[in-house]
Amino acid sequence: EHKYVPADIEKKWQQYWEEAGINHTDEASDKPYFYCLEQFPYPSGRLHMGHVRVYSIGDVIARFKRMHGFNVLHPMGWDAFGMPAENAAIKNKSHPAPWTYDNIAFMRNQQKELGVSYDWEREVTTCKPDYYKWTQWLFLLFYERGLAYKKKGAVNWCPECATVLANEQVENGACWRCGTEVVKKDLEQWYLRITDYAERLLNDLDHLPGWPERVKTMQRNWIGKSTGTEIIFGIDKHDGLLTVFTTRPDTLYGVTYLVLAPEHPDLDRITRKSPKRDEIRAFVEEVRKKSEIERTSDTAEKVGMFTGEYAIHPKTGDPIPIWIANYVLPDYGTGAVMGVPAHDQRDFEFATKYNLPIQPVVQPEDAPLELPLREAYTGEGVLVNSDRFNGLHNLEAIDRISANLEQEGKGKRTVSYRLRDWLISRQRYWGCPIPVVYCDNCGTVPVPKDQLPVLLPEQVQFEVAGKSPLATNESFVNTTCPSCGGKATRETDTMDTFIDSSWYYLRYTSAKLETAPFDIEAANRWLPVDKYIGGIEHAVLHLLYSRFFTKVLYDAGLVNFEEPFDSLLTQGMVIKEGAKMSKSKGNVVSPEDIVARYGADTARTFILFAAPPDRDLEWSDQGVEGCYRFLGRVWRLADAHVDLFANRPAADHSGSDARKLWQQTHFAIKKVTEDIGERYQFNTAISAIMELVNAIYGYPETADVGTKLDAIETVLLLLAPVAPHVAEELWRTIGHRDSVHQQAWPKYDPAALVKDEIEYAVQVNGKVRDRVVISKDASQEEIQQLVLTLDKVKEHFEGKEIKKCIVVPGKLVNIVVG
Ligand code: ANZ
Ligand code: ZN
Repeated sequence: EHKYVPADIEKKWQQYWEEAGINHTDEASDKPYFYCLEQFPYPSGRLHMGHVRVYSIGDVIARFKRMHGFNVLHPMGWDAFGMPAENAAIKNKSHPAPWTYDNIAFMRNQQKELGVSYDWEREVTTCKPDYYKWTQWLFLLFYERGLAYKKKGAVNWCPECATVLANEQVENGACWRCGTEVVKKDLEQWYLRITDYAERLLNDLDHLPGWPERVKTMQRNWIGKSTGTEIIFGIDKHDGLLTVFTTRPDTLYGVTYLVLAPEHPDLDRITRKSPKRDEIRAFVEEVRKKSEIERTSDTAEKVGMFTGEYAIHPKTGDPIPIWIANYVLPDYGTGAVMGVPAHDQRDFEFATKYNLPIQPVVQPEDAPLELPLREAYTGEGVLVNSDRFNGLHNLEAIDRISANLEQEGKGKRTVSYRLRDWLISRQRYWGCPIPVVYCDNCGTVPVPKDQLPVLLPEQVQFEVAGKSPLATNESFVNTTCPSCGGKATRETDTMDTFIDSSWYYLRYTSAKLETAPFDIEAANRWLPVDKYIGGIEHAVLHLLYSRFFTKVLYDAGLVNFEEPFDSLLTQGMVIKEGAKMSKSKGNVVSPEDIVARYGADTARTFILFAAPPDRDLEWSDQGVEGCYRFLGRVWRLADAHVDLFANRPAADHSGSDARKLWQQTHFAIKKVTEDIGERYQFNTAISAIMELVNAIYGYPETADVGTKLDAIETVLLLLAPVAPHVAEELWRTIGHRDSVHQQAWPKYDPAALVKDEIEYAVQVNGKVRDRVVISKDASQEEIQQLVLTLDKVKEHFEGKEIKKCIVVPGKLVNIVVG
């Protein structure tokens, strides 16, 4: 007997697929191209269920597309630089490289055991010199284009990770990796000028219909475009000017004070002669220690201090006191705000606390404001107390006042973005060295491209206070200047690992190329990625950075597309007992165990069946058992019919049972095709296959055998992307010699989907009393006669007069009784 023992078949077919090159991508094929990509993992040790979920989703799509005649690119690789390797090395007094490569070997093997159809010849590993050489090359491209620069400033520092972080890596004031509260530190660091691309990154989101709305909204908010006006104030008794950014120039006549961020560059100059100078300095130091969150949350106490100096109102010439306050941020707008307490709630609270005047200038049209105000009035209205602008609607006044200021050279309309440049320096070892040297004569000198890669030195000391690990290797640090040949030192910071992952999807198209980061033609052929599958946690990190990289490459003429990912699927979490699987919660189910016990096909089927891909998936041991039993049912079905397949009769579905199974088969084909190919709802696709299997089991012995065999064969084809090993084994069992994965996807016959019968709801006086299935060819009279014989209907009209019997074709019958 041929029993279903997953271990007996899975290895066998994995080996066969590899040897037969079934997953191999043919670069010169004339089939249409399809690029199916799952976010590559960090080699943390072993796969978790979240990985299994992403790979199962990607593999269903890849296999489905191959069966549809596409030339599919489905690669895998390793986001292999990063801190866990370094921390493990510190802990074990070893080196990050062996830890990383051991993990890769283990996880690659796990992926193979899941039967995921990757083209392993295109594997990329970001920590290998043949990859990071090109990461450095791209850094230099950015540098040449004025998009990489070094600047000193207050940066986010994670004390736990002992490195700086990009703004995107600070979540609610804490480090994205370890959750430690982030502090500010003054350092000179490298940045990428992503703000130059803010407008395009924002606008092009409108042309990504294949992205979830949620992700696009997160990116829009992150970019944070705000249209407003810069207004210039003079400073009393001082040279120079102060510029504020406001979205409400209509409230200009309601300004009663100005507030600067404590970090404002002009503060020192303005207060040079102030008797309060020491006090101001102490205040500034105090505020600077606080995180951005603490400073700006609605509930945070607004604290400020009067500088003793005055600005001059650009329209009225009135003196306006200049304050500093914690709620004004240094790096938004101009770092200076005009205070309008009557119409801005933050300003209102501030003015109330410090007894500053509150002057209303926008009056609601229906009811005048009650004075004194109890809160800021932020609605629309008509201007008052605003000189020649009185009586204008405030929305119109925004334009008129801005235009007037522009005319007088006292302001201009501008746009502000929340997005900041991307800080990419990291004071860590296990990353890509920044290819720059510093020379006493020449200053900052990029390493010439033909001298790449700048190899990561093997010997360094970790955890030397105040030093990047690379700075502890003198033979690395001390070098000669590529420009003048004199003495020079190397940059000792490494790059943010998000740079490595900002271009890996390009490298897959020509993973072994030795002369360029990627082959331009190959990249243009394959990209944009047709389906990208990954986690929502990267919505404003990896996904924003990759879009930025692609746009820069486009501008450099290296690719002919401006967006890397056409369509994005963000998978939900795998949870157990209502919580994300995690070691600390002790609710982890390990993929190894599930694969060992039930096989890869069951693991895949369950994870695809248990929930739609974008929803959280609740782990269920019974659910896994159920999927295992289902595959067993399919197995026995095929196995029991081997002899019949050997002498396969042609199908004849003229009999009623055969006709019904034929219809069910084609209905399943249609449903599975659309659920996988259009809706990406693998769970309902699998239930359609299950229903078909049930129908086959219920098919009478006496009915047409050919129709039954067709149905069984169809099950195997439909199941192939989901449970590739079982489908392959059974496909051979029923007599085929070639791989199920190289078959054409079945097509449904529209004739089979025409309904023969229609269900009618039967109402008595508008209330549904019964339902009945009637041939679609039945006449009105036949329908009327039939419904009057139904018991559940009869009891509602017996003894009464039937006034009317209305038939709504295809839908319902209503019997009106009196
Ligand atoms: C005067 C005013 C009157 C304002 C009013 C609002 C309402 P968004 O929409 O987020 O761009 N602002 C400007 N720069 C700031 C900074 N560096 N830190 C804190 N607040 C800042 O917000 C723009 C508004 O936020 C600006 O418009 C400014 O306050 C404030 F009835 O100016 B407004
Ligand atoms: Zn030099």
